[in-house]
Amino acid sequence: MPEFTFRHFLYLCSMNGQAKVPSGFHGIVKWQSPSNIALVKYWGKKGVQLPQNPSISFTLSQCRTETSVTFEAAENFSLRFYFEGNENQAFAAKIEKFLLDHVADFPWLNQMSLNMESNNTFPHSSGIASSASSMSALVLCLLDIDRMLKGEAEIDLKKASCLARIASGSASRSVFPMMALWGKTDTLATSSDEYAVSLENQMNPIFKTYCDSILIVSDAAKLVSSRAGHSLMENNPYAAARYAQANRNIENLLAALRDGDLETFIEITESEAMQLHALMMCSTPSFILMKPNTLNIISEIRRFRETTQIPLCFTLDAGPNVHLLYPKQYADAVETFIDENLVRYCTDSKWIKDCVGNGPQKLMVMDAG
Ligand code: 2P0
Repeated sequence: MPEFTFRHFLYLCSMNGQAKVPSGFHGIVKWQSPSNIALVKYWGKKGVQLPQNPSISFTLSQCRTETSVTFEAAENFSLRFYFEGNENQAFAAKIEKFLLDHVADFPWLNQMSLNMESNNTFPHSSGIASSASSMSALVLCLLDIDRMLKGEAEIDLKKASCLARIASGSASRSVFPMMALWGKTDTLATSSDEYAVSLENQMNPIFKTYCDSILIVSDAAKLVSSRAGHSLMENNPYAAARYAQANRNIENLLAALRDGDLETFIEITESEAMQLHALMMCSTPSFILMKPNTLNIISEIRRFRETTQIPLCFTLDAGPNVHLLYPKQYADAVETFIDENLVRYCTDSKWIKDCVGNGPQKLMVMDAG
């Protein structure tokens, strides 16, 4: 534990029930946080950003957001937000709403001027959703400021996951390395609807070597947002059957992850991707996010697996791009397959090489208060 200083005492002293930020308190925090790809999908929510069923994801490595927050004690709250060098007022307004809804978690907010800068490591218009990486990076920065004011040594990752969830459901899972599970399941006693938990110690070592090659079928903006897609589950006639199936898939996938059972892993992962898109197709109104080349790639992957016996499988996010999942020992064979057979289905031959990663990383903290 760090030394408990006079500054921490001042902060914790109550002024009309509110913590007082010492004048002159300023500094900068910087975190990078990765995106994640769900294997069992979160699709349908209830209450305040709570999932209708548990989900499991791989934490990625290369697709990350880097966010820095410069902070300074001030009379009032103020916020500026820059994305890739340009001020973005629409995004600043969204973040401001999220923050002002959580003044109880960040009681210093109304005495702080914040300047945020955010950059993605993945290319512009790559069709990769960034809410998981951006929201988890932002929450980690804010909790670091909070930690400094309280004189605490470490950020509480459970709290980080919980706040990231409220900002964007899938962001709750990006806080942990390797794999995470979000949502209550009887199969895992520590699980919760409120936050994700790490699955790192539940994984057979083969899964820690997994690669995710992301084939960019289209980088155009989606016609239906994930937020809208989630809400269409409320009247989906198959919703109850879907949530029951997702729970069974969680139980069986957890067993496969522990046992290194690649056959079950492939069966569940591909079935989950197909179910997600089937749910979209039978929503009212119906919508389709896959493209013809999504299906061409899926057919080629199944043919390749049958011919080579290499345990390559696919999953899909809420979009047309295809994630190829496989153990690293097959990387040469799969990359040759991509170059020779699959890039023809990608927009501008684009694909991203990613793999399972170590979770968020603190890049800088300077507290000059
Ligand atoms: C997932 N997706 O489990 C699922 C599968 C997309 C397909 O979570 O409204 O951006 O911010 O909670 O997390 C995408 O939805 O939605 C998503 P919000 P989010 O990764």
